[in-house]
Amino acid sequence: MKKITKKKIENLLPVYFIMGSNNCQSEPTLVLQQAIKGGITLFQFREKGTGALTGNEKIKFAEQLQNICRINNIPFIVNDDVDLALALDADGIHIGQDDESAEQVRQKIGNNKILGVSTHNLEEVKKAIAEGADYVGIGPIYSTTTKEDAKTAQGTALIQEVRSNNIEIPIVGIGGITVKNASPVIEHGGNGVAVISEISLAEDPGENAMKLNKVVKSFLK
Ligand code: TZP
Ligand code: MG
Repeated sequence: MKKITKKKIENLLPVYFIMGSNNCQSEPTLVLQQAIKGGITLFQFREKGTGALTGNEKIKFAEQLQNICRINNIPFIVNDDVDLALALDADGIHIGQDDESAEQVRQKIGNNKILGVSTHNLEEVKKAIAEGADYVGIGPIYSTTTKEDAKTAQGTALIQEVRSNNIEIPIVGIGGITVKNASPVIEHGGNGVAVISEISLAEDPGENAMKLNKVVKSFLK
């Protein structure tokens, strides 16, 4: 099976919503449903950090969210946990620099699942591409309190560096992105924005998803 096309990946990245149970103040299944109605284009299940579910509870919760995504044709990506991604037959997996190598993960998942890799410098971007990543996450763009061990914010510098090196890998910016500060990520070469709290903690998750969709699409070429 051939890898998923770059165009298809680009079309999934505009509003990439990431969430786990500890990112929500209200019922996570409702938050996800509202986010989908508002216009998210991709979802990542990221169950980690303080109070995160484990074992069977984590699996059951993942299945609930995956079902919501399935019904609504939103691809479901699993953060970190390759075994869970395979067990659920998720649409893809997202890994960081401290996880198994992209090369190993690509071997395990085959070509018809999406592989995303978090990167923080040009070398990591090049390595991720060489090892089979479909897209890279770049961040933190702005400072964030959502990720306990987040590095310092770097703005859009790396996105610009990647594009000025004529590297065409699909890019999603992450970290502290809101409706108000999303546009530079796209103006400087990103294909989308990945957000947690701007949607998960919003008074109206659907409204923020809609606003993000609108602003990102207005800046995409
Ligand atoms: N990786 C880099 S920053 C971040 C992750 C998972 C957290 C993003 O959360 P928020 O609430 O959108 O800043
Ligand atoms: Mg990770």
